[in-house]
Amino acid sequence: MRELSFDGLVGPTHNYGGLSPGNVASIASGGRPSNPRAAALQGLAKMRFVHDLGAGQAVLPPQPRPSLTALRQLGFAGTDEEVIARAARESEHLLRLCSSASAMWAANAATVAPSADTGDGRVHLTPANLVAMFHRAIEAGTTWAVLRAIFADERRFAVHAPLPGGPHLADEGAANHTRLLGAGGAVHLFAWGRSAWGTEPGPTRFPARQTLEASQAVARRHLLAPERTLFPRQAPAGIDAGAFHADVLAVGHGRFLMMHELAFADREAVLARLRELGGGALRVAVATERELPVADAVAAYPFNSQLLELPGGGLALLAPEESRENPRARAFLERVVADGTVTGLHYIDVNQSMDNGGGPACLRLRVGLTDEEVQAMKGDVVLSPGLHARLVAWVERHYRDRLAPADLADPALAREGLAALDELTAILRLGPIYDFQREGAS
Ligand code: SUG
Repeated sequence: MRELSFDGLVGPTHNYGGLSPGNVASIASGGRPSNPRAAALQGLAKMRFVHDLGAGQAVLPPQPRPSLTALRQLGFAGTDEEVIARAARESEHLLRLCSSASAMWAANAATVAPSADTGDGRVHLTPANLVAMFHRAIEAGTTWAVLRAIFADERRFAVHAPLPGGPHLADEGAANHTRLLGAGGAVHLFAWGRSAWGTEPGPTRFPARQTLEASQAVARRHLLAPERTLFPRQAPAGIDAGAFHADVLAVGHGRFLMMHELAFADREAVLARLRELGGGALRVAVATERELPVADAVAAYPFNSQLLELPGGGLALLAPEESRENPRARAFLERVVADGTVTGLHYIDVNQSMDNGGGPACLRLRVGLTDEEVQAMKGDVVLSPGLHARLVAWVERHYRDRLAPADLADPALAREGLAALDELTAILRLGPIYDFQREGAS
């Protein structure tokens, strides 16, 4: 099995809407102009870098935004132009919610279990329902359609529906999930922020998004071995410091786990259980508050690095540029490298995404696949130098280099986006995955 990182291609409406309470960067950036072209090119440069390291890389398409489907469901009627004009006039906030390019953060697209870990030997994928926030909840239907298009072969892949149940079963996808290797097989960590019907006190400042009940349902659907499935709780103090997803303060791969001490509530118990399951092979790097204050970890995102297994057997760490610039984050990462488990440290600039609270690891969904499963995937989504060049040219043809919040009311932006996405489905050979392609209307 090898891992493909599926990155979400940044959409043409990437902007700073200030939409995510509890996500410090999103709120701080709200109202600033963005650069969608630079954002998409930064994402593609990261994909190319991962590909050139020899780690597997693939791409997920953006979603149509503004979502005319969602705006129509909310009662704005008429032609596309009329729908946008009415929304801009009557509820500028709804238009902003329906215009977010948030599907770029593919770590929230779904949770995945490789075939080696599941009871029926298929790869299981559950698209996240993302019900905690409106602008993200409207991603789920299209994400489901995209995953069904790529992983269409039902003998090898089980693409489940997003979880039902609204806020009780709020699911944020792989951003709260970590797969490690234990002595007897894979160990799955499903982190959660609140329990739907539990009574423990939660964070007081910021919302907890993922519920324990959603995590348990995903683990059940994916037919994982219960004895190697753990449900650690995110520390409420970590959420209150800005760790709205577990991957803001922890990242793991194989036999290595790197985390801040405020990542999980019952850290010692979680680590003790992991050590038992790991049979002595697990390496853990914990940053204490003294070594790396959580405010620095949230500002610089060292734990939102990608851990990439290289063909030669090494483990590379792909960290955001901001954690090179933050002395304490950088010192922590250098300590981790000096400890020997990580064999290479690289910094990458994804600052357009970082300013909305999305680091390198937020931008990718890890999918472990055998060679046969890679062969069975549909579409042309695995990155090659040729596909990379086609996507760069596509971005340069279609994307604006400046988007201020007021520009979301411009009907030309929606038209440009639909034309770009229509062309993209041909480049990626995905067929008609979008509503506007299936209904013949947008
Ligand atoms: O859900 N930001 C995203 C960031 C998601 C990061 N993903 C992971 N940690 N895996 C969120 O809060 C901000 C959009 C805006 O404000 O315009 C936003 O949705």
